[in-house]
Order: sequence, then C-alpha cells, then structure tokens
Amino acid sequence: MTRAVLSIGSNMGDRLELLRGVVAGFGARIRAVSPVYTTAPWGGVDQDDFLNAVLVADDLDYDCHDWLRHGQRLEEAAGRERTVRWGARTLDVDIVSCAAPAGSGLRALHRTDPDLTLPHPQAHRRAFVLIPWLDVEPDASLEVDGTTRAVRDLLAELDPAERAGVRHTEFALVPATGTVS
Ligand code: PH2
Ligand code: MG
Ligand code: MG
Repeated sequence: MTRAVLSIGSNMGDRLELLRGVVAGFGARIRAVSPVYTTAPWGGVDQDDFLNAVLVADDLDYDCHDWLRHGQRLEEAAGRERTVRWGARTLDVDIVSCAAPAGSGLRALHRTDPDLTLPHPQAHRRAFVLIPWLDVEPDASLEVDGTTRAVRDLLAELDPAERAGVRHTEFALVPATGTVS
C-alpha cells in the first residue's frame, strides 16, 4: 500500500478538463483534491500560465512506480509531448511524495531511480505545489536535503513574488455534491 501526493498541471488546451481527467483517471484512489490555482510559469521558460492542483491518492496494490506509470498513461492520453524541459504541456502528473505504512503511521519513501526521484527534488521551491498541498494537508512535511521540514515553513521561505504568482480560482475538479432543488 502506498499513498501519493500528486502535483498536476496544464498550460495547453482545455486546461481545466485535462485536470479533471486526472481525477477521473485515478478514480476511487483519490482521497483529497485541492482547489485549482492559476499559476505563473516557474522555471524560466516563457510560456502561458498554468492551472495547477494537488491530489492525494492511495492504493493497496500500488508501489511508487505504479503512480508514475499511471500518471504517464494519463499524460499520454492527453497528447503530452516531451520537448522543452519545464516547457508548455497539455498535462503533467508529478509524484511529489510517496509514503508507505510504518508503525502506526506512514513513512515517506526515497527513490533515486533514473525515471523517479522521491521526494520530488524541486517541490520545495514551487509555490504552485506547496500552496495547494497545504489546502489538503495543512500539516504536511517534506524532506529537503535530508531534513524533514514543515511544508508551511518551506512556503514561508519562498520569495513573496513566487507566492503571489499562485492565484486561487473558483474552478472545481470534482462536481459539487448535494441536492439540487
Ligand atoms: N511545471 C513545469 C515547469 N513550470 N510552472 C507552473 N506554474 N506550473 C507547472 O505545473 C509547471 C511550471 C514542469 O513540470
Ligand atoms: Mg512537472
Ligand atoms: Mg512531470
């Protein structure tokens, strides 16, 4: 059993529908869905703004690579082409953190495989990851350079301009539940 924190983003095509497709694609594995943010491009490539969100998902039968493979299938279905590093994409599904049961809780796993580094090596620098993550897990922590840090502290240490580039939207990735009158 693993539990994954997933960062999803899109800046090409019908961005909102593409992100909704990820929630549908992970289906019953989804445990939490953050609000959707419109975010200035991070990483120095001149490109359109992204929509970003964070999902928490778990599966009894998944290891960390299963999350990667599943995310890549969804990226392929969205017509993702791998061209420019940190450049425009229809859909990006990144594994921020992957944890497995340990004792009475969960322990974040480390991977340094050619195709998967965990925890995600850039996550602590990205307000577009940290802000939605805190919406769904206010007490989240992330290991950075061997030290476990509170995500809220990592966010507070970012340049205010980075935080200001991440703006809340009213878009929802899952339909509101409740009775229609
Ligand atoms: N993804 C990138 C590079 N830059 N910037 C924002 N705002 N959102 C992203 O999802 C993003 C990015 C490559 O993964
Ligand atoms: Mg990415
Ligand atoms: Mg990616």
